[in-house]
Amino acid sequence: AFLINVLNHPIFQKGLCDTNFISSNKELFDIIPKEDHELKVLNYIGEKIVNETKGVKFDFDVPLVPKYDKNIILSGTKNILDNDGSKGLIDWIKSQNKLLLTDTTMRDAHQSLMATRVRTKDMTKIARATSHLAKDLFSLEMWGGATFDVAYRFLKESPWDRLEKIRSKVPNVLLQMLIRGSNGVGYKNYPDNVIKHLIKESANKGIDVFRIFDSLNWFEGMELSIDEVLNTGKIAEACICYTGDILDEYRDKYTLDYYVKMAKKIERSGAHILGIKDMSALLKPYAAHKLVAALKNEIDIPIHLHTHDTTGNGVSTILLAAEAGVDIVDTAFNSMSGLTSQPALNSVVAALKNTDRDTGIKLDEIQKISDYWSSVRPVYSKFESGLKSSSAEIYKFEIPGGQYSNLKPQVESFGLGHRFTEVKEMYKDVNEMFGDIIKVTPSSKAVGDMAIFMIQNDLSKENIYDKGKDLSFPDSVVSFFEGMMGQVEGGFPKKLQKLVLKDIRPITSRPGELLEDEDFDKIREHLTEKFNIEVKEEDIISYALYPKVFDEYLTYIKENGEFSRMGSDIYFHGLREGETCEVEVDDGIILVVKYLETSKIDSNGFRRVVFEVNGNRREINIRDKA
Ligand code: 3PY
Ligand code: ZN
Repeated sequence: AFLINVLNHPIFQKGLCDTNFISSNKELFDIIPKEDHELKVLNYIGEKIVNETKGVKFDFDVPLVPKYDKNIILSGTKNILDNDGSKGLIDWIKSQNKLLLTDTTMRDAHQSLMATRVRTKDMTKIARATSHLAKDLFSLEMWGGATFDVAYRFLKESPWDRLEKIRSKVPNVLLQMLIRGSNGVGYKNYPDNVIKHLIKESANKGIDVFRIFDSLNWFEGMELSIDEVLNTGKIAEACICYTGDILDEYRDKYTLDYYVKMAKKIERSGAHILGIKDMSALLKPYAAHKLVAALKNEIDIPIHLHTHDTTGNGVSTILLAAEAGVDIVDTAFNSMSGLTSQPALNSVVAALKNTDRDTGIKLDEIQKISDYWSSVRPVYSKFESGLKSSSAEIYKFEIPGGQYSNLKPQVESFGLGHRFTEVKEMYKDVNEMFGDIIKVTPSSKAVGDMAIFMIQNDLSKENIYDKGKDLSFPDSVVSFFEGMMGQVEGGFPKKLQKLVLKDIRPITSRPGELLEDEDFDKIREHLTEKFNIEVKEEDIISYALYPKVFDEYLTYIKENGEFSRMGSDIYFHGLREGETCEVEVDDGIILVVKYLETSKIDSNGFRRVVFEVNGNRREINIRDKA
């Protein structure tokens, strides 16, 4: 019943054992009793019940995986890439009349609707069915953006594990990720060797399409990523981030000409696809038509449009872009679409039936996937923003989808909930003060942080130069003005830059050139020593990107266990009195857990929680933190 873990020890695995191996590595005697899994599961559920839910739980439906014909020969875009290479895939895209669709359910949709909280288990469960029923999709966006950080930080699961699992269940459709250029999947610029390693390992583990953007549309911030993706043989989709309004002749900073110039530069870089990244849903339908038509005249590479439905105009934007010849568009299965998420996939398919751009996708089949997600969603309702309708005010505020749904809770966490409207107005003012910039992670965070900071400190455009002299500004704002997020179109506003930076000297070169390479060997040593794990390349990357978050994740797993196989209704809501569930704790090892009752609090502040596990009564003591 006990394991002495010799075989997994890194020293053993490297073949470096000598006769002192056992006596000099005391951690080998950190014995792991078989009952450990069980205790950890009971502790997790007991903790949930005593300190969070008090045993109150909604009666969630079990999301059912739809039936599909397992005998069809699976084929799709991934096969084209694997058989014919990147050029073959691009030629294939160009030869299509149909509008190609990406589904973003597993990345941007839940990032924008549910604070990125959808767990791997709910994705892998539907992945195989998706590979069959939605085999005609161009790609599934399922990685990158905020998913990386949130998986470790809040879900205590590995994003790499997610990628591997989905890849193994979806062999035929391209998998796509979002990478913030030199900001990787984080909020700051990383050394070049970290970005290269991230791209290489993501490609190894199954990513086919890399959507690359720079949060200030600074081409230099994307160049290294584009080159590295090209080296891997995968697809480099480089973006122009859309802001402003090309239909408004009074807005003369981000004009049609500006976007065309940038697109040409992207094409010259060797990128395979041009992405139009409309993160804030500002691309109005007729602007989309104008932009896509102009770009189609000027460049030869396929165009992939990403937008959000925040204004309710999303489907119209897609249809007008389709009419102007866009090749691929982002959508999300209907039950995960709309509002701050992407426009509705099934609806776009229906709208284009029997037209020139008919997608060829079968509505009945994708309905089944939408139904699955519809039954997954209630478990996550506590992470939803509460936004009930679309909003045209976003044209004024220019706040990206994910940030818009998150801004209210963020403002509330500062005790400023009652001043939310002012914060939004201030967001607009800050954008003007910053010189009208592209706003998307991480530059949007600098604008949002500054807006909240201004409200907190009663600052305005007028008084900031007096009142701001002795204030230290939020880190993101300092980093922005320092040039650590890259350079802005038209240069930084000098007076504000000086006020924020004080004695710090801003940089004008690429931050990656100044940052020293990360020492991967040192990270390996640290992780081996501290956690006694077999360190993989992906662990080194995760640590390089998020040292604190990754450290805390490993510590949590070590102390509390790994619950990625636990159903999400239990993971988030525990059990209700009398409820029985099955928890898989290891391959094929399943515990049948029934929650019986919780005792009154004892004199030491503990409650006894009573379970039945595989028919045997088990009791654990949990401290009541209330
Ligand atoms: C991200 O960077 O995560 C985004 O989705 C930006 O739109
Ligand atoms: Zn987006």
